[in-house]
Amino acid sequence: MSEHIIFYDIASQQPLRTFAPNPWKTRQALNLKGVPYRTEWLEMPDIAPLREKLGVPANRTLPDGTPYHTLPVIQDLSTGEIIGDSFEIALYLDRVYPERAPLFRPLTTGLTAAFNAQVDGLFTKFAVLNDQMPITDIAKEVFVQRHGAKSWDDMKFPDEDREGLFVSFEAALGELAKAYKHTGGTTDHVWRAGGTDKAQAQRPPPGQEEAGPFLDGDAPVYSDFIVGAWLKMSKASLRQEDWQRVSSWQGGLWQRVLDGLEKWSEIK
Ligand SMILES: N[C@@H](CCC(=O)N[C@@H](CS)C(=O)NCC(=O)O)C(=O)O
Repeated sequence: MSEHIIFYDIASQQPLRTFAPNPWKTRQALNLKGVPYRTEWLEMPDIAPLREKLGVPANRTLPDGTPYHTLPVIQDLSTGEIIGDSFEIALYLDRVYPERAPLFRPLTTGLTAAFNAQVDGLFTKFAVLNDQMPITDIAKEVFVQRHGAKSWDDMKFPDEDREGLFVSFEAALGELAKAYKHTGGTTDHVWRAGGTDKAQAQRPPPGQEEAGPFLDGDAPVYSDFIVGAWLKMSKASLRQEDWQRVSSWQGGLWQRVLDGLEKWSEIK
């Protein structure tokens, strides 16, 4: 392969570190495939001009119906193809580079799309907790204008409401954790600290409790990268002590998932 892929991601504050979840899905997918690529970092106001220049239509809409442009985008210089949606990119990579490790196991596209929507919805619900997101001042201004707020600080989620949201976040991640824990079935007692004595007594024997780091088998697939992407976002964007908390939930599963995906997390 003589040419490479250009991968467009959202610039962060310095030092440069990536935090946006959808580009993270693509970065891990590109790393698994091992296709040569380089990253171009864009400020948020530069996303629309780039996509318009490349001829990629907007793929998201604001609540009032106004379309807006997002990343990731990839431009594959060896095929001339340009793709502007993370899920489409993953499908494209399996189609064009079938000889490399698969992102999708056979006939799992629909299931993975449903899982993608579920995981996006789960983490988006708690995104207001991410008040350390390393976005640039220019990006902050975009959000302030979009939400008609007075300032970035004005958009901050009230400290007194954070605790309640963390309780719901833990329960929501407990539901997601069941996908990693096949031997415990889908019963609540496996992941919930509380519950009746009878339910607690059903815990699996010690030694069989550890779940992860991958959803199925010994190698990651795209679904693993979907969860990994949001965990990366959480780690980069939560207060440090809050990330410590999240990474200890469900028996430390989320830190194990991130550790398991480390090999495909290089920023190039
Ligand atoms: N369905 C799109 C969603 C992409 C998306 O929402 N990207 C976010 C970053 S994670 C973005 O570029 N946001 C720009 C903005 O909010 O203006 C995909 O999966 O690629």
